[in-house]
Amino acid sequence: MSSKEHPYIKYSPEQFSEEEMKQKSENFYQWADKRRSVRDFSPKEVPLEVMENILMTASTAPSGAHKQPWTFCLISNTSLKSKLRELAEAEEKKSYDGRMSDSWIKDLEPLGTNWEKEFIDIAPWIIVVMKKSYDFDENGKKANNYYVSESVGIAAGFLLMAIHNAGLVALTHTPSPMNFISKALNRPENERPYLLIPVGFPAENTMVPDLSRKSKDDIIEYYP
Ligand code: IYR
Repeated sequence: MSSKEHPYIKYSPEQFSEEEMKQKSENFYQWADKRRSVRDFSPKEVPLEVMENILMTASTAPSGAHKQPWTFCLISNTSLKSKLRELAEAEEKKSYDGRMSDSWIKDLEPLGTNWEKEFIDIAPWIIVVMKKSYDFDENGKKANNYYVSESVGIAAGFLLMAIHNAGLVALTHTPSPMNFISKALNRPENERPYLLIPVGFPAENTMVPDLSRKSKDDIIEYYP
C-alpha cells in the first residue's frame, strides 16, 4: 500500500451506464474488426509526431513489475530500410525454400505471402519492436525484467490498435531468424528483435484476403 517510498495516487476511471457500456463495447468491437494486416503500402509520408504518439500508446501497456521491457526502433532511413529488406529476404528465401514445413507453406497460401518483402522499402516507417530480456541499473549492473514476452506482446497489441486508430495500416512481420536485425540496428546485447512492423497508408486499391474471424462460440468457453 501507499508508503513514503511508494506513494499511491487516487484513480477514478470513467464509468458508464449499462446501456452505454453495451453501445461502447459493441462500437469498439466493430471498429477493431475493421483492422486488417496489409502487405501493399503507399510510399505516402506519415508525420513523425503521429508515429511518436502511436509508440507512446504502445508503451502504456502493462508489464511485469512495470519494467516496460521494450525499445521501439523507428526507421525511415531509405538505405537502412533497403538493407533490412535485403537481409530479411535472404532469411525468408531460405525459409520458403525448405526451412518451413509443407503444411506451413500450405497454411500461408490464402495470405499469398512469399519470400519477397518489398513493403520494407516502400512503407514510410518501419518499427522494430525489441524485447529487453534484462536491463541495466544506474550502476550498469544487470537488472531483471519479468514476463518479457507477455509484456512485449501486449505492447505490440496496443501498438497495432493505435496504428488502426490513426487510420494507418501495418503488417506484423516476423522474418526468421531475426538476429540480423540486432546487428543491422546496432542494438545492445540485452535486446532481442520481437517484431518488424511496416506502417503507413495502404497502396491505392489494396486488396486483402477474404478472411472471416472466429465466432463467439469458437473462442469463448463459458463457466456460468
Ligand atoms: N515469416 C514469413 C512467413 C509467414 C508466417 C506466418 I505464421 C504468417 O502468418 C505470415 C508469413 C513471412 O513473413 O513471409
